[in-house]
Amino acid sequence: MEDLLFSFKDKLSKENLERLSKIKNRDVFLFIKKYVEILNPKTIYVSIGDDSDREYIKRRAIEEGEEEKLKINNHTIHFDGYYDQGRDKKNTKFVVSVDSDLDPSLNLILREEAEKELNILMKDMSEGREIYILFKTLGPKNSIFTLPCIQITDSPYVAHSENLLYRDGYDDFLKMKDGDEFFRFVHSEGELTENKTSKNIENRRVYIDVDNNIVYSLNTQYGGNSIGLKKLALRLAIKKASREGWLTEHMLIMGVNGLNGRVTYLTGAFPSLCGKTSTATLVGERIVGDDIALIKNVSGEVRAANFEKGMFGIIMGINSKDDPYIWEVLNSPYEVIFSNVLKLPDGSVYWIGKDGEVPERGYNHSGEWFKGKKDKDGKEIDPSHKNARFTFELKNLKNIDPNLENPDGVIVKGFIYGGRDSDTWVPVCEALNYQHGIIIKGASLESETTAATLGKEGVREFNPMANLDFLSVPIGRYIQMNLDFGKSLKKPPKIYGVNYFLKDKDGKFLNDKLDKKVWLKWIELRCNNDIGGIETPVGIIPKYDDLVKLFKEHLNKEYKKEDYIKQFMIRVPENLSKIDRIEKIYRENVKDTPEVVLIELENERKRLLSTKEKFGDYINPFDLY
Ligand code: SPV
Ligand code: MN
Repeated sequence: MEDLLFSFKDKLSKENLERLSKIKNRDVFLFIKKYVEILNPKTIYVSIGDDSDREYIKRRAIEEGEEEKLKINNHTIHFDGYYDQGRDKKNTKFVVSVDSDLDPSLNLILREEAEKELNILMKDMSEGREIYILFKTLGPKNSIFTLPCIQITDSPYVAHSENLLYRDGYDDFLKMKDGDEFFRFVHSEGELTENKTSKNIENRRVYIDVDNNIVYSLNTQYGGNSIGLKKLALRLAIKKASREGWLTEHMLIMGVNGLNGRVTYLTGAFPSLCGKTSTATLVGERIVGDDIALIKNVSGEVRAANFEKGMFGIIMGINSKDDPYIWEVLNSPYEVIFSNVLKLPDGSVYWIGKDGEVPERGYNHSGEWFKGKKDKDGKEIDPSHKNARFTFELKNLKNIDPNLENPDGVIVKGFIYGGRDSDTWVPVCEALNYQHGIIIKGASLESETTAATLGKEGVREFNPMANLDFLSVPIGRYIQMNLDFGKSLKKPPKIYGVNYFLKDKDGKFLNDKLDKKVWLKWIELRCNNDIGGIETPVGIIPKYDDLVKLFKEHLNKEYKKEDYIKQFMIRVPENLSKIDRIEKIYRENVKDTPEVVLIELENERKRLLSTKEKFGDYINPFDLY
């Protein structure tokens, strides 16, 4: 490999050269050589993930001004630019060849055009700076889930985040042979402002080339755009899964505690900012993962493992009462990176919804901040961004499940799909069967937009399996993959639709934030055939008496009949409109819709119409007993 190293040997210290020289895979060298030559950094740091190099990267993030120390030991804060606070859907594109089968509704760019643009943008982009080369894996180590990855980045903040979020994989790369597959990520934050945020936001690019397992991310720092192994890797993994017959989902993995020490594992797909993290960290239950799940059929059973080992979670609304486990980590000297929250003069931080009063002033993603401050569009600036985040390792959470690193993953009994839906779905509902669930709960998922992506909030959007933003295969094929997966199992998981955001006519939420505990306990019992339910045209819903017991037992709350009726009333017109909207999308916008999608939608419509004939537009659940 000496020949390949030759051109950039002088950028490596003796130790870094040694680290790199131990790797025997030629593709790794070719990849590194190519991007070192294009980015032209001053020095190259080769990270193997040991304690000293984790310390080094943390120190570099502070020296470079991308992070600052906070009052609590091991806590730092990082800011992204004011206009770099979410995933940039507009400039995130799949790199394709002319004959690509991806849906034209996805954001695509022809390879030739992308390469031309990237060559210009990336030339000398890291000049005068250090780049970090990180060897990592997704999924537990030494397992059927393990996916080796290399990240090149010139941002020590990104490197630091990846050290918290992903497992070290240098040893996997030492074992690798020529031709072994690995994912590649190249990131440059580009020129920085004096606040150390990406300056050339107009040239922000995230280009994903699934055919070559490589993603480029430029002129951005926000984690969802820059941390390669997160949402960028998700796209590569979905494609790989489609080739190999397994699933990569935008899903949490959790264990719900049942009777006599039973633990029932569930996975759940929710769009960003729709309760995924708070579900995964529910008090008294167990977390395996909060964002992305690798799901495989192992001897006829569904097994899932967490892509990651850390959490890049939304901090808005985290408080000591509702989120005690996260709260504890955020207030202990575990390693935490806060991003885009308000920094106070004493080195503490504040975010929207934190315990205590809103401070009068501080420093945030907009610079010096004071109550009532407006941006240049006249919009009042919140003390922290709604999509502000924390990054830490899952192992520090009190409710971490012991199976996080289990190479066999966990056996999953239920899949949950949930969106932000103010007026259609009931709070919890079990699908009639696997196919009904995949199509009517998963593939029909809609959600009102949130601050997690740039753009307008509150607009209802189609988001199949909460995974639309990340689909690197045609939508129809992706649905078919999910359907086929179920058919390949001895016993497919049960499927649930949940909705934490149902409102009454006055726009008031019909449920408390913690009610989800009861829905999960009901799901746990259903998955083990320990509780009944009522069949409705949209699926099986809980019986009132069962919920009374569950609310009393788990939340010490009296559950009123009138609340049950309001929450579990079947809203026929809204459900019918939803079917119309979804059918239209699958008929008109999706090229390869499997026929059964249209059949399931039609069956659901028929069931709704015939029940409506008997009971009217708004069906009291007691009528269906
Ligand atoms: C999400 O938005 O779904 C996240 C954060 O988990 S991001 O990395 O931006 O995707
Ligand atoms: Mn996510």
